[in-house]
Amino acid sequence: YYYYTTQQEAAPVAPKVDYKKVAEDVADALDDESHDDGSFGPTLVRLGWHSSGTYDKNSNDGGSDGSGMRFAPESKWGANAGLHKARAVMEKIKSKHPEITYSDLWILAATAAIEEMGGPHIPFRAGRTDKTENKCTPLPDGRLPDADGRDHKDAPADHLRDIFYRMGFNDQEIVALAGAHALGRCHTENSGYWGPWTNAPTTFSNEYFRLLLEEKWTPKKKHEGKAWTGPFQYEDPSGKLMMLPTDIALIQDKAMRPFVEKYAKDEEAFFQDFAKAWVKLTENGCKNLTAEPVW
Ligand code: HIF
Repeated sequence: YYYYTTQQEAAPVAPKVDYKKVAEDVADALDDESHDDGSFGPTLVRLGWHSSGTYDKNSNDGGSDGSGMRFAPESKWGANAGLHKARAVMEKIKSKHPEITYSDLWILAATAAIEEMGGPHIPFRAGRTDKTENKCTPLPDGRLPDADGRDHKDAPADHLRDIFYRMGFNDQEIVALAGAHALGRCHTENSGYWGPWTNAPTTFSNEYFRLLLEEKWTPKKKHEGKAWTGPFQYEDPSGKLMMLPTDIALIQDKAMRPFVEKYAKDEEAFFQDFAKAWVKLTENGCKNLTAEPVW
């Protein structure tokens, strides 16, 4: 009996992670003058979303638990082009905090970056586990959205429905999430598209919704004085800002447009609805999360 309890006491204890410190270190790692608009924040948000956005509620696979994007084929999907830069930033944090899983780290980093860029504090629950490469059943490519609307080019909102209903979202949640395109930009070398959505691409705000309604969006024809040869996209009259076909879809679609109007007027409502949808996005398919938020 004595021997048994000694064994119990000697059993390995899961190493404790200081999530607050991890989030602080992520916030400190965002600024980088050599990257885009001076911050890695937007690219980290895209990493967190692409790690989560593979979820399928019917087959109950995909999602942020496992971080399969560390490996091919997921790392090689066209939709994930350019995210190696975000994963490299994550390596630096991981080497300082080896006890956090990649799966938790990517989501905590994206969530902390949103707050650091002026967005809401969104509670984060931990407990995602990393699958090893040979335990990762490769997911089929095509789970992440295509900005051209894929097989719904005349009504790209229906492509958004195909993709986001599969994850368990409704129209209102799709529009709320879309506000994250206030952040970051498109890179011709990643997606073929060019430009930022807003004038302040490192600030989380409702500017995306305001611009959708207030600017005149027309098909992009020229780029830096030459004919635009990239995929079909929209630009504002200055040619400095852009919208994807799936962004313009939100004001073309009768059911989605009222939510754009609501969030353009009411940033507080946007922050609240975004936070709820973001938690759902990043927790979809996660099996053993802590009961309470750890950050
Ligand atoms: Fe994006 N998104 N996204 N996206 N995305 C890009 C970049 C970012 C879609 C397409 C693109 C969401 C939904 C959709 C961010 C965050 C979110 C790019 C450009 C494309 C093409 C990539 C590049 O060229 O580098 C489509 C079709 C979506 C379905 C509506 C989410 C809601 C808005 C879920 C979301 O959170 C962020 C942030 C970026 C900027 C990345 C950067 O490196 O700056």
